[in-house]
Amino acid sequence: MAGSNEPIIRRYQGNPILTENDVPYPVETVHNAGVVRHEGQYIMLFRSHLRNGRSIIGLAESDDGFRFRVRPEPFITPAKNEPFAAYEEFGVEDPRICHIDGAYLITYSAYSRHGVRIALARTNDFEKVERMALITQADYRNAVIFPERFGGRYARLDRPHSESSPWSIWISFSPDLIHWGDSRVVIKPLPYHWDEMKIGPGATPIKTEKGWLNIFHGVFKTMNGAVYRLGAALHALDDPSKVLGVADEWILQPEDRWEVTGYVHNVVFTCGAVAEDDGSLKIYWGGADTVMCVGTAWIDDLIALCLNKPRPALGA
Ligand code: BMA
Repeated sequence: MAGSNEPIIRRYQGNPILTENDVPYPVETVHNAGVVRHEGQYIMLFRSHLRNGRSIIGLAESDDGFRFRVRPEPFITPAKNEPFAAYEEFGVEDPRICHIDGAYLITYSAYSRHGVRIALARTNDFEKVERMALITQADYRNAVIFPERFGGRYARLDRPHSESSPWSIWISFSPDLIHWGDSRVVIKPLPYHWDEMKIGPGATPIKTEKGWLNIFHGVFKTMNGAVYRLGAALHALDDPSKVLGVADEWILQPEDRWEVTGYVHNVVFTCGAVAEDDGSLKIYWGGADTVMCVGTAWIDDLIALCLNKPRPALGA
């Protein structure tokens, strides 16, 4: 457990761990990466803006989860074939990776003149990747698939846009990964709280003894623009639509220079975290939509924060 004066997430001294300078093809940023362990390696799928403002997804590998080497070619670029091409023409963003059924599922935001949708792709080895389906209509963002089934069904957290309610975290279920439904809202922003403007799922949920740990992002609007922070919630192991607790406090906020200023100021945004055998969690986040950073936390500390100091899941 962390001491009472220690931060819940300890930033890695070598941050930022990946920047545009590490990428062997022209990009403007490196951020919002999904990360998993695969055959003893850490695989990172990261988003980069191009000079035209549209995004592509690159791949980096590491032996220790801190020092990454970027592959010479991007991993996912906007599709050339239908039905995907029409919905990816403005770019592919914010990949999340889920290990299930012996394969890796990748969910990412597909942008086009028709809005933003979630696309699903699959890989076995991070060499070849195959697109499976577009799994939402417009306007959805931030879909993370649970790495287990519940009563035979797949489950995902996602974030539909809404004109009439602050943007919230929802859950949906699917028999086949393609058709999703049985949707309900599970966590809402809390008025006059650090996440009051909007929230969305972040890292692929992490299985713990006490529940599924959900590291999400929450946004607060200030006179100087929005501030993106990270929060934590715990969902029931047998039914992730049941929220056991949402931590009242944020677990990370922009503080380092490269989190406070960059392409978009005051942003820490996660798409991935990796649980280690010693009970720690490596949490990866984009700083100011410009660089990648990592920090570690004790999973037990995060659980305690969700259970001992909860705030209402569905708002006041
Ligand atoms: C969100 C998404 C993220 C981004 C964040 C801050 O709406 O676009 O990809 O990191 O804004 O700009």
